[in-house]
Amino acid sequence: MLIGAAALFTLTMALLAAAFLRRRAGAAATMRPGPWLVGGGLVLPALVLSALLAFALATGERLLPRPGADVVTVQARAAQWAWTFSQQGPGGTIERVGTLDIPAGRPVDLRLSSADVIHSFWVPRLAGKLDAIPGRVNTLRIEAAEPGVYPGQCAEFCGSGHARMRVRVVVHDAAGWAAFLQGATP
Ligand SMILES: [Cu+2]
Repeated sequence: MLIGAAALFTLTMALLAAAFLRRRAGAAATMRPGPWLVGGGLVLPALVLSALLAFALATGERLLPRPGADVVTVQARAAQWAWTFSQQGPGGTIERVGTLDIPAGRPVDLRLSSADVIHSFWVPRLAGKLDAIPGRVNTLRIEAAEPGVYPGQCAEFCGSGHARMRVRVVVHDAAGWAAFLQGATP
């Protein structure tokens, strides 16, 4: 979108500069405005907005927490002042405090809940914020393309320990994920 907007901005500014230069040179107005109005005012925006709409619909569909065979589900419980993540491994429930382990390239549904006040799960490189509210469960769909460590921070003021309520998302490659599920935590 930035590249597209920059290109359109450059085109508009070039046309504006051309209009001023022609006027200064005293050239006769030989350009017919009709095609420019139809092309730049109707056809071009229709094409750009249609492409953006299609892209946004496809992206939005992928972000919806729809059930699927390869979806990983993690319970994320917030409490003053830490996140506890638990998920099912072959040997039972795996639970970690402050660190969320997920596989790369697979959709993950985080089931956010809170034991006390409102917290907010926020890992900027993976998704927008979503609140964890006492008495209900909010589902956040995330997906990380690349293995690595992604830091995050509770984004809703939740008491004196709020600033220290950090979270770390460890995204594993296939081998690391298999090791994690077996209970070996790096
Ligand atoms: Cu918090």
